Amino acid sequence: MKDIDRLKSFIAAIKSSKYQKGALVDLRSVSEKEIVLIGDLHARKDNLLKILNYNANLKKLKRNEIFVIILGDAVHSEKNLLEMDSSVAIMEFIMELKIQNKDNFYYLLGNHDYLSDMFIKGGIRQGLEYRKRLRDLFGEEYIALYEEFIYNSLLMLIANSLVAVHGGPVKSASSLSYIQDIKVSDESNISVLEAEWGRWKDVDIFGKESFFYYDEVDVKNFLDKIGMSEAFFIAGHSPNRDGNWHWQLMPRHHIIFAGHDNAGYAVFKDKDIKFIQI
Ligand SMILES: [Mn+2]
Repeated sequence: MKDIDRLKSFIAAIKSSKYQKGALVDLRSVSEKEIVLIGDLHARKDNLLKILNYNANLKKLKRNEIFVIILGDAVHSEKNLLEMDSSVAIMEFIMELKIQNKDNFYYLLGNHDYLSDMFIKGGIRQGLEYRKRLRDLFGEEYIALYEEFIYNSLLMLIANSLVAVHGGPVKSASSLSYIQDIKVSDESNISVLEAEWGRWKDVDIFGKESFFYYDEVDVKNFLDKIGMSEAFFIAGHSPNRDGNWHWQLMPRHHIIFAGHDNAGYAVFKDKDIKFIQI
């Protein structure tokens, strides 16, 4: 498929997804099915393939037997901050997965997913580097369509006893319908910042984002406000640099990460969650 046609089909698939309601994907009506949750991949297409090939996940996805949800930040290599072709490759693969499995595959946005100057790592604005690479490869029309993908994207997943988001609790949210109506494309919206940049209080990121820190009380209050008090709360975004890929921060709050050599994913089924190393 031509790159621009793939992106157009991707957007069409997002817009016609059965379980997407605004910024929310709501699987409460189909929670008997297994839900595979994948944390930040950071351009590790090899890890995504490993997860999909593990336990026949890809076959099950294609047969509509499971849901697969990526919790954002599939792009931007952590090994080489300027190298963008691995980001292009993994997003093209994600687009194919969505096009072929539109009702069972969902991509939530992370803070890396915008083509903007907001994210800076090691002095490099990776969003702008990625935008430049996409423009060089595919032209200006592709950039406009990519922005349309972001405009139509998701912030949060809910299922029976499960809430998942890229960063942290949406402290500013008053209800699920509030979250449904959040403008995901507005990076500086407070709710978007909380969802995508929220960071567990104990994670040291050598930076100055402390206004996005959250703690046990924030998680509890958030789940209470959206009527999901008993839910597991799963996020990515805040890996401790200790060589692990999964951290349990509260009895029901976990962080997962799939962007390192040591990687894994979570499987939610029957109101229980398992963590599987690949
Ligand atoms: Mn992130």
